[in-house]
Amino acid sequence: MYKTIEGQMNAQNLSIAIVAARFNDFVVDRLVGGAIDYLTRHGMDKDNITLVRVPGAFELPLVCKKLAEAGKYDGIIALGAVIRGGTPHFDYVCSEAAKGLAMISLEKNVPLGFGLLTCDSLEQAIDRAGAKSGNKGVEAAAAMLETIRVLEQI
Ligand code: INI
Repeated sequence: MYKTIEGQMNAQNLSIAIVAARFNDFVVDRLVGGAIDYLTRHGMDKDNITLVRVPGAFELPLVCKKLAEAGKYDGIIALGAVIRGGTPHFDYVCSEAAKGLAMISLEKNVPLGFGLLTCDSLEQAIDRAGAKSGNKGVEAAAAMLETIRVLEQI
């Protein structure tokens, strides 16, 4: 019989950090709320959650890296919202943030929930932050938790 490794969605006795961008904070705050709500409903003590604010999505990787190096957190969630404007800034911010976060997760061996919305419009961002299309903060928290529990078994 083959062996299956699966993560149990139990957040008890874990300490995590959430890094949230201030840019588009009216959207990002919904992601933060979703992530905290998910984790506490799965057994995490609120005292074991550290929330760090950064200016924008571009700053997420550096601060996540520093938190990963601190060695105090079982996982990290990066939250932000990049909304397409009339300039190429959007593409640079999105790709640098995504690349940086993926690199940190691999290099530092830390489960990193990727909760960066990259949207064409404000409406789309709101939809993905708890309105019509779920909440990306919840998804990022769930993905981080599952990955923490999977890694523990390998
Ligand atoms: N940062 C965001 O988090 N979202 C955006 O939509 C955004 N736009 O559109 O410019 C954005 N830019 C700021 C960037 O992340 C940095 O904070 C800034 O360039 C200073 O380094």
